[in-house]
Amino acid sequence: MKKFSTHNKKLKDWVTKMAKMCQPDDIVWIDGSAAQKEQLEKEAIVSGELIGLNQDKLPGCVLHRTKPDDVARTEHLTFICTKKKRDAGPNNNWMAPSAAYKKARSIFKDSMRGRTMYVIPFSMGPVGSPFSKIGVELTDSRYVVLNMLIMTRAGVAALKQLEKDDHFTKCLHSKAQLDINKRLIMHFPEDNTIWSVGSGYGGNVLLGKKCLSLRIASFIARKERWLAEHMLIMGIEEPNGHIEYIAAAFPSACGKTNLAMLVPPEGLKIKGYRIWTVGDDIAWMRVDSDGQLWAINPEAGFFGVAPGTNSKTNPNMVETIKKDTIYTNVVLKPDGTVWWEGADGEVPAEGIDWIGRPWKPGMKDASGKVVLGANANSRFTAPIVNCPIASFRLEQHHGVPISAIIFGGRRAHLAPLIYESFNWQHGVFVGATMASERTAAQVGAVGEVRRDPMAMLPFCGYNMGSYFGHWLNMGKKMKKPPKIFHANWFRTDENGKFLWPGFGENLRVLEWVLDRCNNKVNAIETPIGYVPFISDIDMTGLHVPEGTLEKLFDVDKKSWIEELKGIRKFFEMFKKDLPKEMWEEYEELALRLKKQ
Ligand code: GTP
Ligand code: SPV
Ligand code: MN
Repeated sequence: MKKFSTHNKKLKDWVTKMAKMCQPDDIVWIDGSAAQKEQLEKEAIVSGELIGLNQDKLPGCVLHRTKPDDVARTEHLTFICTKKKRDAGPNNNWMAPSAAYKKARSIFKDSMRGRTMYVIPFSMGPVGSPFSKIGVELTDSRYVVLNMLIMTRAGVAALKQLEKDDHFTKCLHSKAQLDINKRLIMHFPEDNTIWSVGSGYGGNVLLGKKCLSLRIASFIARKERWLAEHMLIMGIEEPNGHIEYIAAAFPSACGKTNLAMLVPPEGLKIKGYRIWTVGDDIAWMRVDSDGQLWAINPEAGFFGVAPGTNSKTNPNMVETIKKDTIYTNVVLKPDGTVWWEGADGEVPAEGIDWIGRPWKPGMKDASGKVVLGANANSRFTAPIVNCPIASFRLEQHHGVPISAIIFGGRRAHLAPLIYESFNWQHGVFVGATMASERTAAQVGAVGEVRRDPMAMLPFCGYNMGSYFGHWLNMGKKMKKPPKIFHANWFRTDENGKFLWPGFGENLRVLEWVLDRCNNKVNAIETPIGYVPFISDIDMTGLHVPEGTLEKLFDVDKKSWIEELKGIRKFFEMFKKDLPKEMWEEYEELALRLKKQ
C-alpha cells in the first residue's frame, strides 16, 4: 500500500482482499492532484490507452477508443443481486448474491496481473454535504481514473471523509480481457457493493455514475426517504431576476444535456431570461424542513453525447469541451483535432474513424451502408466548471429548490409537446407510464418504443412497483410538491419531420411550465392532463407553419385508448407490488378517454 493510505481499517482490509483476488503488480492511491493526473495521462498516451490531441487547439484534451463491441451500456449484462428476486423486480436482471460473486470472481481472478490497481476515493455531491455519498473505486484502467477525476470529486478530500465515517460504496472494476462474453455489471445493494468486469465503456465502468448514483443510490434513497433520479437540473432566471429551478427526466440520449444548458432564443432573451446549468444527468432530491424539495447534482462533470453537438444546437457545450476534455469514439482529424457527425465546421475530407481506420465522408461498407466516422454513442467527458453557464450553486451543500418536474420521452406520435398532470399522484402515474424510442445509448434495437418509467428503467436498483410507491409517499411529505409535467420534443409530421424546432426554443415551453407553477395562466383540461392555450406560448421571433401548434398539442383519444393496452401490460408485470393508486389512475384515465 504505497504512496498514499488511510487509517480506515474497513477500507484497508477491502483493498487488500480485492488485490489478493485481482493480483495487480502495483497499487496506486489517487490523490486528486494535477501532478498525478498529468503523470497518468502521459503513461496512458505511451501505453496507447489515450491519444494526445493538438494542444494548441484543444489544450488538455485527449482521445480514447473503446473496443467496437464495447460502445454503450449493456443492459442485458447488468444485474441487481439482492437476496430475494422479488426485491430486484421484473424491471431488473437478477442473480443471487452468492452465485453472482462466484461467477464474477472467476473473471476477476488474476485479472490485474501486469497492471496497476488504482484506488479512487470519491464523493458524489459536494464533499461533506448531507446529500453526498462516498465511494471508492478500484480499477486497472487509467481511462477510468482520468474520467472519474472529471466526473466526481476524487482524491484526498473524499478519503478524509472516511476518517470520520465508515460508510462507502465498494466499487470494483477490471477491464479483464474486455471480452463481451466475460462482461458483467453487478450491483449488490444489500452490501453497498458494485462489481464491474470486462468492459471499458463509460456507463459500465465509471462506477460513481449510473451504478452508484442511480442503482445503489435509489435503493438507499427509498430507505432514507429521498430520491435518486435520472434528471437534469437547471435554473431559469426570470426577467425579475428570480431563479426558478426545474428537474427533468428524459431517457438516455433524449435531450437532458441540451435542455440543461439551452440558449434562450432572441424573442425570449429580450425579456431577460438567463439559464443556469446545475446538472445534465442525475439529481438527488430531499424534502427539507421547509417542506420543499431540494436537489443537488452528485456529479462534477458531463459525460455527454457528441453527435449533433454544435454551435447551433448547444453552444455552451461547444465552449465547455474546448479544454480539459476526454473524447471517446469520435473522428481524429489530420490536424490532431476531433469531429463527429453534426459537429461544427466543414466535414473533414479525411480522418481516422472511431475504430481507428482511415475514413472518408460518404464511405460505404460491404452492404452499401454509409460508414459513420464517430460512433452514434460517442461521448465527451468535461468538467462542469468549464461550462459558461454553470450554476453558482454547484458547491452549495443545500442544493436548489425544485419548482417543477418534467418527465419526457422521444415519441414520434401520441404525446403532446407539453402537458401538466392534475396532481402529484396523477403526475407519478404520468412518469410511471412514460415510453420512449430506444437510442444508441444502450445496446439494442434503436427506434423501438419501450416503456421507461421516469427514465429509470435501466437504473432503478429495486422493484419499480415499490419505487412508484416511494414516489407517492414523497409527495405526501411535501408541503407544496412541485407540479409534474410531461414534454415531448420529438413529435413528427406525416413526413417524419420534427414538428417542433427544439433546443433553445424549448424555453418557450418552460416559460409556460413556470407560468403554470405561478398560477399566471389557465389551461385546457383534456383526458390526459392540462395542455396550453396556444396563445399562452410566446412565439415571438419563431415562425412555424400554420397549424403546427395545433398538431403539437393534439390529444388523439383513439391513440390514447390504444396506449392503455401497453400501460396495462406493463403494470401487470408488477403484480401485487404495484401500488393500487396506479391502477386507480389507470381506470380514471380510461374513463376520461371513453367519455364523450
Ligand atoms: P444521456 O447522456 O444518454 O443520458 O442523454 P441526454 O438525455 O443528456 O441526451 P442529449 O441532450 O445528449 O441529447 C441526445 C440527442 O438528442 C442529441 O443528438 C441531440 O442533438 C438530440 N436532441 C436534444 N434536444 C433535442 C430537441 O429539443 N429536439 C430534437 N429534435 N433533438 C434534440
Ligand atoms: C446514459 O446512457 O443515460 C448516459 C451515458 O448518461 S452512460 O453514463 O454511459 O450511462
Ligand atoms: Mn444518462
